[in-house]
Amino acid sequence: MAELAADQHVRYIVTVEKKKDSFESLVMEHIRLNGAYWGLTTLDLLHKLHAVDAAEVVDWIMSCYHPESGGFAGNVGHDPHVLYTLSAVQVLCLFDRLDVLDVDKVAGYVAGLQNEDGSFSGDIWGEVDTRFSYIALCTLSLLHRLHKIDVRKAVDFVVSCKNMDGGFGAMPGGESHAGQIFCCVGALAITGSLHHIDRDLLGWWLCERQCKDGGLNGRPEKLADVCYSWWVLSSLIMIDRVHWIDKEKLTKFILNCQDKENGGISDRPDNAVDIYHTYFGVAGLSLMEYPGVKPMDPAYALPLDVVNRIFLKN
Ligand code: GRG
Ligand code: ZN
Repeated sequence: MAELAADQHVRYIVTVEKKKDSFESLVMEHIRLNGAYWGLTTLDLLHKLHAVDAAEVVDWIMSCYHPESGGFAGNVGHDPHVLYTLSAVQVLCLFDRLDVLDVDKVAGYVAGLQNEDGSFSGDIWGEVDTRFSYIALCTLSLLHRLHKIDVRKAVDFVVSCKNMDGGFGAMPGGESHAGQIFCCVGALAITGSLHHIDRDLLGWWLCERQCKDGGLNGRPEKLADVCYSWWVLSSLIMIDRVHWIDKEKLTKFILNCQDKENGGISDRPDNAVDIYHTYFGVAGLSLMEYPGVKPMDPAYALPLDVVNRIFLKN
Protein backbone atom coordinates (compact mmCIF):
# COMPACT_ATOMS: atom_id res chain seq x y z
CA MET A 1 0.00 0.00 0.00
CA ALA A 2 1.12 3.62 -0.59
CA GLU A 3 2.52 5.32 2.50
CA LEU A 4 1.72 8.67 4.07
CA ALA A 5 4.12 11.26 2.60
CA ALA A 6 4.26 13.11 5.93
CA ASP A 7 7.43 15.18 5.26
CA GLN A 8 6.07 16.41 1.92
CA HIS A 9 2.75 17.39 3.52
CA VAL A 10 4.56 19.37 6.22
CA ARG A 11 6.60 21.19 3.55
CA TYR A 12 3.42 21.86 1.52
CA ILE A 13 1.62 23.38 4.55
CA VAL A 14 4.55 25.54 5.62
CA THR A 15 5.02 26.91 2.07
CA VAL A 16 1.27 27.55 1.44
CA GLU A 17 1.39 29.72 4.55
CA LYS A 18 4.27 31.76 3.11
CA LYS A 19 3.16 32.03 -0.57
CA LYS A 20 0.84 34.98 -0.02
CA ASP A 21 0.32 35.66 -3.76
CA SER A 22 -0.36 32.09 -4.91
CA PHE A 23 -3.75 31.15 -6.38
CA GLU A 24 -4.64 29.11 -3.32
CA SER A 25 -4.00 31.93 -0.88
CA LEU A 26 -6.03 34.28 -3.11
CA VAL A 27 -9.13 32.07 -3.01
CA MET A 28 -8.58 31.46 0.67
CA GLU A 29 -8.11 35.13 1.57
CA HIS A 30 -11.49 35.55 3.31
CA ILE A 31 -11.22 32.32 5.30
CA ARG A 32 -7.59 32.48 6.34
CA LEU A 33 -8.34 31.80 9.97
CA ASN A 34 -10.03 28.51 8.99
CA GLY A 35 -7.02 27.74 6.80
CA ALA A 36 -4.70 28.39 9.74
CA TYR A 37 -6.68 25.88 11.83
CA TRP A 38 -6.59 23.23 9.07
CA GLY A 39 -2.87 23.68 8.39
CA LEU A 40 -1.68 24.00 11.98
CA THR A 41 -3.78 21.09 13.25
CA THR A 42 -2.31 18.94 10.47
CA LEU A 43 1.21 19.96 11.51
CA ASP A 44 0.41 19.04 15.11
CA LEU A 45 -1.06 15.67 14.07
CA LEU A 46 2.25 15.01 12.28
CA HIS A 47 4.29 16.10 15.35
CA LYS A 48 5.58 19.20 13.51
CA LEU A 49 3.81 22.14 15.14
CA HIS A 50 7.23 23.59 16.03
CA ALA A 51 7.87 24.18 12.28
CA VAL A 52 6.01 27.49 12.71
CA ASP A 53 6.73 30.46 15.00
CA ALA A 54 4.05 30.22 17.73
CA ALA A 55 4.36 33.89 18.80
CA GLU A 56 3.92 35.05 15.20
CA VAL A 57 0.80 32.89 14.74
CA VAL A 58 -0.73 34.08 18.02
CA ASP A 59 -0.08 37.75 17.06
CA TRP A 60 -1.74 37.22 13.69
CA ILE A 61 -4.74 35.45 15.28
CA MET A 62 -5.19 38.36 17.66
CA SER A 63 -5.06 40.84 14.75
CA CYS A 64 -8.32 39.19 13.53
CA TYR A 65 -9.98 39.85 16.91
CA HIS A 66 -12.76 42.45 17.34
CA PRO A 67 -12.56 43.68 20.93
CA GLU A 68 -15.93 45.51 20.70
CA SER A 69 -17.90 42.37 19.84
CA GLY A 70 -15.59 39.66 21.21
CA GLY A 71 -15.64 37.74 17.89
CA PHE A 72 -12.93 36.86 15.37
CA ALA A 73 -12.92 37.61 11.63
CA GLY A 74 -11.61 35.34 8.86
CA ASN A 75 -8.77 37.76 8.17
CA VAL A 76 -7.46 41.16 9.27
CA GLY A 77 -10.08 43.87 8.64
CA HIS A 78 -13.00 41.50 7.94
CA ASP A 79 -16.22 41.07 9.97
CA PRO A 80 -16.45 38.64 12.90
CA HIS A 81 -18.32 35.33 12.59
CA VAL A 82 -18.58 32.21 14.78
CA LEU A 83 -16.90 30.14 12.03
CA TYR A 84 -13.63 32.02 12.59
CA THR A 85 -14.09 32.42 16.32
CA LEU A 86 -13.99 28.64 16.76
CA SER A 87 -10.90 28.38 14.53
CA ALA A 88 -9.15 31.10 16.56
CA VAL A 89 -9.95 29.33 19.84
CA GLN A 90 -8.86 25.96 18.42
CA VAL A 91 -5.52 27.34 17.18
CA LEU A 92 -4.89 29.00 20.56
CA CYS A 93 -5.64 25.61 22.18
CA LEU A 94 -3.02 23.95 19.94
CA PHE A 95 -0.40 26.39 21.24
CA ASP A 96 -1.74 26.32 24.83
CA ARG A 97 -2.22 30.10 24.60
CA LEU A 98 -5.85 30.67 25.69
CA ASP A 99 -4.27 33.09 28.19
CA VAL A 100 -4.19 35.82 25.49
CA LEU A 101 -8.01 35.85 25.39
CA ASP A 102 -10.54 37.86 27.33
CA VAL A 103 -12.43 34.58 27.75
CA ASP A 104 -15.65 36.13 29.09
CA LYS A 105 -15.77 38.60 26.22
CA VAL A 106 -15.32 35.89 23.56
CA ALA A 107 -17.82 33.61 25.31
CA GLY A 108 -20.24 36.55 25.51
CA TYR A 109 -20.00 37.04 21.74
CA VAL A 110 -20.89 33.39 21.09
CA ALA A 111 -23.62 33.25 23.75
CA GLY A 112 -25.17 36.44 22.34
CA LEU A 113 -25.88 34.59 19.08
CA GLN A 114 -28.29 32.11 20.68
CA ASN A 115 -31.90 32.56 19.53
CA GLU A 116 -35.14 32.08 21.47
CA ASP A 117 -35.66 28.56 20.00
CA GLY A 118 -32.19 27.48 21.16
CA SER A 119 -30.60 27.70 17.69
CA PHE A 120 -27.56 29.86 16.91
CA SER A 121 -26.97 32.51 14.28
CA GLY A 122 -23.53 32.66 12.66
CA ASP A 123 -23.15 36.42 13.08
CA ILE A 124 -25.23 39.61 13.32
CA TRP A 125 -26.87 38.86 9.94
CA GLY A 126 -28.80 36.02 11.50
CA GLU A 127 -28.30 32.95 9.27
CA VAL A 128 -29.26 29.88 11.35
CA ASP A 129 -27.66 26.45 10.80
CA THR A 130 -26.79 23.43 12.97
CA ARG A 131 -23.15 24.15 12.02
CA PHE A 132 -23.43 27.20 14.27
CA SER A 133 -24.97 25.17 17.11
CA TYR A 134 -21.92 22.87 17.04
CA ILE A 135 -19.51 25.77 16.77
CA ALA A 136 -21.08 27.62 19.69
CA LEU A 137 -21.13 24.53 21.93
CA CYS A 138 -17.59 23.51 20.98
CA THR A 139 -16.17 27.02 21.50
CA LEU A 140 -17.93 27.55 24.82
CA SER A 141 -16.94 24.11 26.07
CA LEU A 142 -13.25 24.70 25.20
CA LEU A 143 -13.50 28.01 27.10
CA HIS A 144 -15.28 26.36 30.09
CA ARG A 145 -18.26 28.69 29.55
CA LEU A 146 -21.17 26.41 28.56
CA HIS A 147 -23.17 27.84 31.47
CA LYS A 148 -23.43 31.15 29.56
CA ILE A 149 -26.13 29.68 27.28
CA ASP A 150 -29.34 27.69 27.59
CA VAL A 151 -27.81 24.25 26.90
CA ARG A 152 -31.14 22.41 27.13
CA LYS A 153 -32.69 24.62 24.43
CA ALA A 154 -29.55 24.29 22.30
CA VAL A 155 -29.86 20.49 22.49
CA ASP A 156 -33.61 20.61 21.77
CA PHE A 157 -32.97 22.60 18.59
CA VAL A 158 -30.35 20.12 17.35
CA VAL A 159 -32.72 17.22 18.10
CA SER A 160 -35.46 19.02 16.13
CA CYS A 161 -33.18 18.73 13.05
CA LYS A 162 -33.15 14.92 13.25
CA ASN A 163 -34.67 13.05 10.29
CA MET A 164 -36.49 9.73 9.80
CA ASP A 165 -33.30 8.20 8.33
CA GLY A 166 -31.49 8.81 11.64
CA GLY A 167 -29.41 11.67 10.17
CA PHE A 168 -29.52 15.43 10.68
CA GLY A 169 -29.86 18.49 8.47
CA ALA A 170 -28.95 22.18 8.69
CA MET A 171 -32.47 23.14 9.88
CA PRO A 172 -35.65 21.33 10.94
CA GLY A 173 -36.75 19.37 7.84
CA GLY A 174 -33.37 19.84 6.10
CA GLU A 175 -31.91 16.87 4.17
CA SER A 176 -29.44 14.61 6.03
CA HIS A 177 -25.85 15.42 5.05
CA ALA A 178 -22.67 13.95 6.59
CA GLY A 179 -21.28 17.42 7.37
CA GLN A 180 -24.39 18.43 9.30
CA ILE A 181 -24.48 15.02 10.99
CA PHE A 182 -20.96 15.62 12.33
CA CYS A 183 -22.13 18.98 13.70
CA CYS A 184 -25.24 17.56 15.37
CA VAL A 185 -23.57 14.43 16.76
CA GLY A 186 -20.65 16.57 17.95
CA ALA A 187 -23.05 19.03 19.62
CA LEU A 188 -24.83 16.15 21.37
CA ALA A 189 -21.52 14.52 22.38
CA ILE A 190 -20.18 17.76 23.88
CA THR A 191 -23.36 18.22 25.92
CA GLY A 192 -23.61 14.57 27.02
CA SER A 193 -26.86 14.13 25.04
CA LEU A 194 -26.05 11.23 22.70
CA HIS A 195 -29.07 9.31 24.03
CA HIS A 196 -31.16 11.30 21.53
CA ILE A 197 -29.55 9.30 18.72
CA ASP A 198 -30.68 5.92 17.33
CA ARG A 199 -27.11 4.61 16.97
CA ASP A 200 -27.94 1.63 14.74
CA LEU A 201 -30.14 3.65 12.38
CA LEU A 202 -27.63 6.52 12.05
CA GLY A 203 -24.67 4.10 11.96
CA TRP A 204 -26.30 2.28 9.05
CA TRP A 205 -26.86 5.52 7.10
CA LEU A 206 -23.25 6.59 7.78
CA CYS A 207 -21.59 3.30 6.83
CA GLU A 208 -23.56 3.26 3.57
CA ARG A 209 -21.49 6.33 2.65
CA GLN A 210 -18.56 4.03 1.77
CA CYS A 211 -18.35 3.77 -2.05
CA LYS A 212 -16.88 1.01 -4.23
CA ASP A 213 -13.59 2.93 -4.48
CA GLY A 214 -13.28 2.78 -0.67
CA GLY A 215 -13.86 6.53 -0.18
CA LEU A 216 -16.83 8.05 1.66
CA ASN A 217 -19.48 10.38 0.21
CA GLY A 218 -21.64 12.93 2.03
CA ARG A 219 -25.07 11.81 0.80
CA PRO A 220 -26.55 8.97 -1.30
CA GLU A 221 -25.63 9.02 -5.04
CA LYS A 222 -22.72 11.47 -4.55
CA LEU A 223 -19.04 10.92 -5.32
CA ALA A 224 -16.56 9.97 -2.62
CA ASP A 225 -14.46 12.85 -1.27
CA VAL A 226 -11.57 12.76 1.21
CA CYS A 227 -13.15 15.33 3.55
CA TYR A 228 -16.00 12.92 4.37
CA SER A 229 -13.40 10.62 5.88
CA TRP A 230 -13.56 13.09 8.75
CA TRP A 231 -17.26 14.02 8.79
CA VAL A 232 -18.41 10.39 8.60
CA LEU A 233 -15.72 8.59 10.65
CA SER A 234 -15.81 11.07 13.54
CA SER A 235 -19.61 10.67 13.72
CA LEU A 236 -19.32 6.87 13.65
CA ILE A 237 -16.74 6.95 16.45
CA MET A 238 -18.95 9.16 18.61
CA ILE A 239 -21.83 6.67 18.28
CA ASP A 240 -19.50 3.68 18.60
CA ARG A 241 -20.13 2.18 15.13
CA VAL A 242 -16.81 2.84 13.36
CA HIS A 243 -16.20 -0.90 12.93
CA TRP A 244 -18.91 -0.83 10.23
CA ILE A 245 -16.44 0.84 7.83
CA ASP A 246 -13.76 -0.99 5.82
CA LYS A 247 -10.76 0.89 7.20
CA GLU A 248 -8.21 -0.65 4.86
CA LYS A 249 -10.13 0.43 1.74
CA LEU A 250 -10.66 3.93 3.10
CA THR A 251 -6.99 4.27 4.07
CA LYS A 252 -6.00 3.28 0.52
CA PHE A 253 -8.43 5.83 -0.96
CA ILE A 254 -6.98 8.67 1.14
CA LEU A 255 -3.37 7.70 0.44
CA ASN A 256 -4.15 7.59 -3.31
CA CYS A 257 -5.23 11.25 -3.14
CA GLN A 258 -1.75 12.42 -2.08
CA ASP A 259 0.63 14.44 -4.22
CA LYS A 260 3.60 12.38 -3.11
CA GLU A 261 6.15 14.69 -4.74
CA ASN A 262 5.02 18.18 -3.71
CA GLY A 263 2.82 17.25 -0.76
CA GLY A 264 -0.86 17.89 -0.09
CA ILE A 265 -4.01 15.76 -0.44
CA SER A 266 -6.90 16.30 -2.88
CA ASP A 267 -10.63 15.52 -2.63
CA ARG A 268 -10.30 12.51 -4.95
CA PRO A 269 -7.49 10.81 -6.88
CA ASP A 270 -5.72 12.96 -9.52
CA ASN A 271 -7.36 16.27 -8.52
CA ALA A 272 -5.40 19.33 -7.36
CA VAL A 273 -4.43 19.32 -3.68
CA ASP A 274 -5.59 21.94 -1.16
CA ILE A 275 -5.03 22.60 2.52
CA TYR A 276 -8.62 21.68 3.51
CA HIS A 277 -8.45 18.15 2.06
CA THR A 278 -4.87 17.76 3.33
CA TYR A 279 -6.20 18.36 6.85
CA PHE A 280 -9.24 16.10 6.50
CA GLY A 281 -7.17 13.33 4.89
CA VAL A 282 -4.63 13.32 7.72
CA ALA A 283 -7.43 13.69 10.31
CA GLY A 284 -9.25 10.71 8.77
CA LEU A 285 -6.06 8.63 8.99
CA SER A 286 -5.69 9.75 12.61
CA LEU A 287 -9.20 8.45 13.39
CA MET A 288 -8.13 5.12 11.86
CA GLU A 289 -5.03 5.05 14.09
CA TYR A 290 -2.56 5.36 11.21
CA PRO A 291 1.01 4.97 12.55
CA GLY A 292 2.93 8.19 13.22
CA VAL A 293 -0.21 10.37 13.33
CA LYS A 294 -1.43 11.69 16.70
CA PRO A 295 -4.89 10.49 17.79
CA MET A 296 -7.68 13.05 17.44
CA ASP A 297 -10.75 13.81 19.51
CA PRO A 298 -13.80 13.20 17.25
CA ALA A 299 -16.00 15.84 18.91
CA TYR A 300 -13.59 18.76 19.41
CA ALA A 301 -11.64 18.18 16.17
CA LEU A 302 -8.33 18.70 17.95
CA PRO A 303 -5.51 16.32 18.87
CA LEU A 304 -6.46 14.25 21.92
CA ASP A 305 -3.49 15.49 23.99
CA VAL A 306 -4.63 19.09 23.41
CA VAL A 307 -8.20 18.30 24.53
CA ASN A 308 -6.93 16.41 27.58
CA ARG A 309 -4.73 19.38 28.55
CA ILE A 310 -7.79 21.65 28.46
CA PHE A 311 -10.13 19.46 30.45
CA LEU A 312 -7.65 18.05 32.93
CA LYS A 313 -6.36 21.54 33.84
CA ASN A 314 -9.51 22.95 35.45
C1 GRG B 1 -14.04 22.07 13.58
C2 GRG B 1 -14.04 20.27 11.83
C3 GRG B 1 -14.66 21.50 12.38
C4 GRG B 1 -15.76 22.05 11.78
C5 GRG B 1 -16.46 23.27 12.20
C6 GRG B 1 -18.02 24.49 9.64
C7 GRG B 1 -18.27 23.25 10.42
C8 GRG B 1 -17.94 23.22 11.89
C9 GRG B 1 -18.79 22.17 9.85
C10 GRG B 1 -19.16 22.06 8.42
C11 GRG B 1 -19.93 20.82 8.19
C12 GRG B 1 -20.31 20.65 6.76
C13 GRG B 1 -21.64 21.13 6.32
C14 GRG B 1 -19.44 20.03 5.92
C15 GRG B 1 -19.69 19.70 4.54
C16 GRG B 1 -18.80 20.46 3.61
C17 GRG B 1 -18.99 20.04 2.19
C18 GRG B 1 -17.99 19.18 1.56
C19 GRG B 1 -20.05 20.47 1.52
C20 GRG B 1 -20.29 20.09 0.11
O1 GRG B 1 -21.61 19.67 -0.01
P1 GRG B 1 -22.17 19.45 -1.48
O2 GRG B 1 -23.54 18.93 -1.39
O3 GRG B 1 -21.15 18.39 -2.07
O4 GRG B 1 -21.96 20.70 -2.28
P2 GRG B 1 -21.25 16.84 -2.23
O5 GRG B 1 -20.05 16.27 -1.56
O6 GRG B 1 -22.53 16.38 -1.54
O7 GRG B 1 -21.23 16.61 -3.69
ZN1 ZN C 1 -14.41 17.69 0.18
